[in-house]
Amino acid sequence: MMRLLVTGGAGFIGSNFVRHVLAHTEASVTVLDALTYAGNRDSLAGLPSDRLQFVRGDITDAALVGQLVPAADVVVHFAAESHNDNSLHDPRPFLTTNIVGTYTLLEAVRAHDVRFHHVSTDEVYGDLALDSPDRFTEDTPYHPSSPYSATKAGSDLLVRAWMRSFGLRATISNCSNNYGPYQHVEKFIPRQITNVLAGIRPKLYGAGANVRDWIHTEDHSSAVLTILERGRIGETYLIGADGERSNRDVVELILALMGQSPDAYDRVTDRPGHDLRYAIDATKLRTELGWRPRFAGFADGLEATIAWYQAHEGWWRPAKEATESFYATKGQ
Ligand code: NAD
Ligand code: TDX
Repeated sequence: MMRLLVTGGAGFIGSNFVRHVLAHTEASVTVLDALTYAGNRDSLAGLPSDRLQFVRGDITDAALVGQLVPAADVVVHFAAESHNDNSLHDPRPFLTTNIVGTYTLLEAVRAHDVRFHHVSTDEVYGDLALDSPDRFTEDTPYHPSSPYSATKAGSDLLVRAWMRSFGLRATISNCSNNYGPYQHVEKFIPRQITNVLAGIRPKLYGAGANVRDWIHTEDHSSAVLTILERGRIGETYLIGADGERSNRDVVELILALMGQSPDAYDRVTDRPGHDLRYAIDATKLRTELGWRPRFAGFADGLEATIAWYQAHEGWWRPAKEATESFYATKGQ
């Protein structure tokens, strides 16, 4: 039976991944999570306690990491500071967690010869022009724009260096924008859904022409599991589900699905350095590993996500006021 150490398993994508692994495999999981503002113990509620252990701790804590890593067959590394807007306000925690935290894990898996999977983002490649047919591939040069994406790029490069220099058994995945249940209300889609539920108008940065390539988090989970099961050591795989949409389209779709007028949103101050467009070419993952996304339709996935936020106000409400107060200080 495989034993997984999942960092950041109380966050959005990590908690969805833990649910996915427990539902689809026999593996046992230890979650290591610091429970920052972004982590929520309730995101793991209801899961079988005989197969899931939760450890509250920091990935920069080398002693703790050194205790947990030898008991695992594979470390799946989701923990990160993940929000671009926060990284523009205060970059330091991004450097500490994303760079020093990843380094700390790399040294432990190296010392104990444990396999490592590094979860990263398409933002390491920078952005694409709005009107070009180009998409990111595994060969696209790194060109990050924000403190967040620069630290994720740095962490990817550390993993590559540890593979080359020390023979680390590792894989890397770079995924596009996720949506689905348990996503923090600071992020675009849950912010707008919970705004409508709270009687606040959705907030679009600038003209809303920026494009993101949306994937349901369940498809991200199945892709990471596929890489753990069949991925080639040393390889990078891009994960995406051909879900390009402009932000304006997404806001209008949320409003329509929630029975509101499609123009019932506000245009607010744009994000400094705002990346224009991300788009993933996932041919390698599809052809080499046979992976396919399950959530084919964005509108269906969005409708299910809206229903989840409607049914789980107790989960998101505690973070809503502080999140909106922070945005208000930025005119957003
Ligand atoms: P999130 O912010 O929802 O969750 C991050 C989790 O990491 C939280 O539970 C937090 O408590 C934990 N954490 C933060 N610092 C820690 C530390 N020092 N030690 C231990 N735990 C710590 O993030 P997310 O959206 O779930 O993203 C997870 C991963 O996926 C990140 O590595 C991110 O870069 C990557 N990613 C995210 C997206 C996306 O659309 N959200 C897309 C591609 C890749
Ligand atoms: O209120 C908003 N209004 C708005 O127009 C917010 C919060 C965002 N936006 C825009 C900015 C982006 O163009 O929506 C788009 C998505 O914004 P975010 O949810 O902040 O995501 P993004 O910056 O694209 O980064 C996300 O995808 C890649 C994740 O947060 C990262 O962790 C991941 O690496």
